[in-house]
Amino acid sequence: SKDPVRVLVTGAAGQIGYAIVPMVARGVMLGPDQPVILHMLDIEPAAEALKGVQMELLDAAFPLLKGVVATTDVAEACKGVKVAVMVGGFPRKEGMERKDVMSRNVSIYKAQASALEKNAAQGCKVVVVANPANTNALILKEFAPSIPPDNITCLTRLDHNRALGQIAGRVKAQVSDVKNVIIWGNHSSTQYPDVNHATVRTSCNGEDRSVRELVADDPWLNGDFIATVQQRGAAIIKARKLSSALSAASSACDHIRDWVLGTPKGTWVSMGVYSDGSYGVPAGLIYSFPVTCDNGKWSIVQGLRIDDFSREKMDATAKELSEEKALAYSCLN
Ligand code: NAX
Repeated sequence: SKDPVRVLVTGAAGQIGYAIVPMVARGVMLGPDQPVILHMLDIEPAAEALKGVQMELLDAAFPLLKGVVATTDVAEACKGVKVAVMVGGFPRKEGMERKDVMSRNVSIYKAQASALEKNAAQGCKVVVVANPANTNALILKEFAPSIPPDNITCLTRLDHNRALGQIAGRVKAQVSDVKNVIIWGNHSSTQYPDVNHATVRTSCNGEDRSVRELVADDPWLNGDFIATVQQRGAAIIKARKLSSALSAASSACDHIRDWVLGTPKGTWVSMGVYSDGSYGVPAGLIYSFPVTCDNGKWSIVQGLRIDDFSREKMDATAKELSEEKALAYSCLN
């Protein structure tokens, strides 16, 4: 049988942490035949709650779970991990300045970057979930220079999955029959959910048909659809009085699973990755692109046609990310 893989979840005593650890322990992230050892990190005020989660993991008797490390020590948490899911961060609170929130997260991600660099296993794959996710990932990359930039990503798969769900609902298809939507840019309300290349497998003959052709309602696709996906996080908070957790956890599992095990042929997914300048996106930002994965490596899908409408939206979200980057850097001094 396979050797266990060590998976780090930071912020593990929080909402998303509570939803994701059982998924990891059940093989949802790395496959049903891959044993895991869970490393859970949180901060001192949450230490007691973290112990409780550890007790529940024991009580659930997961066959694939070969060990649990629950700690408030960052170095111990990072020791030997092959996958790091960075959920811990400083949330924006009512009345706080953007700069203050950024500054708190910059110091967290700077410290955790060094801990990962010193302690993680070779080839560790990192996904940052905590907001501002793209910029936290960029800071992590900057302060972990020995980790290849390609190994540091942020989560936009939740936005991608939300877009699949909205299209499926609109055309009355199964969500599993919709593919190749794209989330461009920032995991924020400036993200651009793009359906210009998306398709739906039709039930009559199993053929893929374009979403534009099937929906045939450009005002909806260019208006309400985009706004709904962009504002979905706020809609969940309004309904639940808490932010998205199970969907975020599930999407983070999708992100890592597809990265490690590969995307299905003919299908791409959205990941926040280090920009190489593709599609005229400034190099050096962590920006969400369409990617395919093979052999543990992602590559940006090339050659897609970008119309003027898309161009404008892709540039707007890039501009926001450049501003976030500048703000983050100003917090370093
Ligand atoms: P919670 O507040 O429930 O949990 C966060 C946990 O992180 C807490 O237990 C806290 O003690 C811990 N923490 C704080 N600082 C830490 C540090 N320095 N090291 C380790 N742990 C630390 O938030 P939750 O709802 O779980 O959301 C977590 C993060 O995900 C937030 O930043 C949130 O904005 C972000 N989200 C990102 C999404 C995405 O798609 N990228 C979607 C969902 C979510 O909103």
